[in-house]
Amino acid sequence: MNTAELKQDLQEKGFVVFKGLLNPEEVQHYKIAMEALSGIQGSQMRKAHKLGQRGLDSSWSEPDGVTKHADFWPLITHEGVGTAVRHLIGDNIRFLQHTDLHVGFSAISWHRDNVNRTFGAGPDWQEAEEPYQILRVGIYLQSYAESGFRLGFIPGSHKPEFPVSPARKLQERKLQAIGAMSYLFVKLQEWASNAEWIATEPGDAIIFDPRILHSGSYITGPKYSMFLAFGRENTHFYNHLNYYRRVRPELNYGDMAPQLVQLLQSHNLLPESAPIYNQIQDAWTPPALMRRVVETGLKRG
Ligand SMILES: O=C(O)CCC(=O)C(=O)O
Ligand SMILES: [Fe+2]
Repeated sequence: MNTAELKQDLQEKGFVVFKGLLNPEEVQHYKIAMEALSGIQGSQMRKAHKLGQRGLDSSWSEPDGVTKHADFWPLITHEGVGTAVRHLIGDNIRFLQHTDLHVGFSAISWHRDNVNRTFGAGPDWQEAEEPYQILRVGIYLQSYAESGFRLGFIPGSHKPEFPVSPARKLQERKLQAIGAMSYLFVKLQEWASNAEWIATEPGDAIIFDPRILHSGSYITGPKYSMFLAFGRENTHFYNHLNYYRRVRPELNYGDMAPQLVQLLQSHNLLPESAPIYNQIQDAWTPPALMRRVVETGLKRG
């Protein structure tokens, strides 16, 4: 696909797939790094097939993980990643501190990754003054054959629509209900009839608008994923930054290491400004109960 087609897909559907963005050596390197960090080896990642169990027997995830561990910083400055992101939103990109590392973990439930998760409500959905130019980059290291993993998207669910149509409201409510019931029956997510499911192979990257509704699938074997974010600086970018750093304390985001700040600076990826605030209109926060579960490390939101 050329740049115009990629941009069109991002605009219309809300996501784009880049096959083989990491080469096999890089895939192997990051797999080993994640196994070391998590203490989980591929062979231990087995599925118990217990009703309602999300992820595998052994699963691990670390919000802010790419930022926290220097081993993963080369992903932030990775040429292929940078080129892909620049194709989509232009040259002037900055690193946005919203990252995750997952081993044996699949985010099984329809959700959004942005600040304002109710469709149409809040500043994320207002683009008259400033365009929303944030991208989430998900990089996968396992094959579909070994994991059964696919990432599902509801195409177009990232696109603001005013007024919100009754059909759209109904769809949002349906997916919310299916998402909530993932605790009862993990394969339920796959009933979302208009979803597009992407099976990933080692080194593939999926780049998407964080406002899109997406869900991981039920997995039956090793899964390794690394998530990063980039954007163009404007109010949406600063909201997103403050959201993960300050509005979601249970995710344990921290200040970036001075060496990382330097690295970002030398690659022209350091945001030029960083206004600090901890109130964002209509920001989604997990229900208190879920917050407690997240804090004890069983599930992240
Ligand atoms: O399971 C996955 O790979 C998707 C992860 C995801 O959606 C998230 O971490 O927000
Ligand atoms: Fe997500």
